[in-house]
Amino acid sequence: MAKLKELLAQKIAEHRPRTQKLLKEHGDVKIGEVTIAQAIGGARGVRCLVTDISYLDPFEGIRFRGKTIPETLAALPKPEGCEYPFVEAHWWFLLTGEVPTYDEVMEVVKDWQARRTIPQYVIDLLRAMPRDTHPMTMFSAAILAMQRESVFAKRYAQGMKKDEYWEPMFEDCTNLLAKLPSIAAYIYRMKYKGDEHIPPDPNLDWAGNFAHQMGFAKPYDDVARMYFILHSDHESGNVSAHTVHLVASALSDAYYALSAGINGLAGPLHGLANQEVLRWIQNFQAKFGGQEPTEETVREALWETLRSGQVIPGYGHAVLRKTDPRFTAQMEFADKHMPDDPLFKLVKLIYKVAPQVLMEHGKAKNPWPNVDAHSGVIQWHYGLREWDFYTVLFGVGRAVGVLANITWDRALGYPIERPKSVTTQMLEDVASGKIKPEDLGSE
Ligand code: CMX
Repeated sequence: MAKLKELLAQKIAEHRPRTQKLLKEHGDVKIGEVTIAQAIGGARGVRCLVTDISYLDPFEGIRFRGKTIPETLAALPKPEGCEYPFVEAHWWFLLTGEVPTYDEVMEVVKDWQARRTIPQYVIDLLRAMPRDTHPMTMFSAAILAMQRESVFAKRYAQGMKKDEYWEPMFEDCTNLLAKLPSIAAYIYRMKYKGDEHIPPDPNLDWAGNFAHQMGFAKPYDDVARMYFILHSDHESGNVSAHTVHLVASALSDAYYALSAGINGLAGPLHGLANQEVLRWIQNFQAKFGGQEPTEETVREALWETLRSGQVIPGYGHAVLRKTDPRFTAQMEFADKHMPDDPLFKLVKLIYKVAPQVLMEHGKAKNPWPNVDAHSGVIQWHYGLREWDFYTVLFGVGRAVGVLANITWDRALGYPIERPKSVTTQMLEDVASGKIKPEDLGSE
């Protein structure tokens, strides 16, 4: 084993300069439709995915079905006395592109209430896991465990026409979505609240019941509605959305696909960044004790993070080139509801300083904050202080968008995904002119 690892380390050391050279000297060389830099660099900017559910403009940010975040929040029906819309209304809107009436939403609310109960074997599974298991691992395992419920898998085994695929997919997505907040709340209370659970309230909407089962008073229900809608969809190319689409493209059902997407969301460069933001802020506070943070101390701490080779969590984006409107929406909420919260003030201070620091650092293409730079601070304010749970909240919200997408994937008969690989040697041969890109072949 030691020998294998030694040999592998040697091979890696030999190979790395080849990849670096290709990127540095020949990144713009085309190999068919894409460049060498795109092939090595995570397919950045390659237009090869289609979705009508949301679109991410680098400078404007996300639009859901053509509407900006403020337009979406203003258009959708809200529960009585609440500031933010029903997530059920957002699901309707993402699926159809139409804004539902209050009565139409209530039909979905009642349908989800009827499908909400978590199977006992999921509870047993969660309880069997060591309590220090990360909540994202628990969440993903719970989703995967329910695969035996898949209507799609059963109907497929019986034989089904391709143009009927979307209907059992829709059923699976609805069954799954209905249960997700209660599963998340179960994990939360089992891990952090003395294993004391709160039964669902049969009269509450999806997000309202989540707040109730988590044990948080108003206006946390509105925080949940806002949070789930903001995190729902960010077009198809991000890791969680793309993973769900990719796995479902093999006709794996919604349970397999969503569980896989949740695993991608758990990465520190993706959804886990929201917990990293809180970790960063708390380390900062610990270091400066009770001192009031200043622009200077924040700047110094940011540089220290960068100098130690780490990224500044919550900043940067693969597509966006301005402040994420999901960050702005949360900022507006915080300005209204918690303007004097010390952590919120610190987030604002970081926002003032970090873009300039990142610009001086000169690496990140986007020095502006993304959704994760803010979300943990609002959760903290309302009492959700176990920051390793924050990505589960992201996952519950993200499920709404990705499940709408795979329902449409099945409706439109999108095929199994299969991009083409080349070898490093082939790239080097194209870069040196030894072979022409067209000689690489297409299959
Ligand atoms: N702090 C320090 N360096 C950063 C940075 C940041 N916040 N963002 C990007 N960079 C660096 C990259 O690490 C990369 O460095 P190398 O050339 O040494 O590898 C360089 O800048 C270029 O990266 P990029 O093209 O600007 O960004 P990518 O598309 O490669 O990555 C993202 C995008 C979000 C992963 C990256 O900006 C990052 O790591 N941000 C911090 C983590 C974070 O907030 N993630 C949450 C994103 C939102 C979400 O999906 O949840």
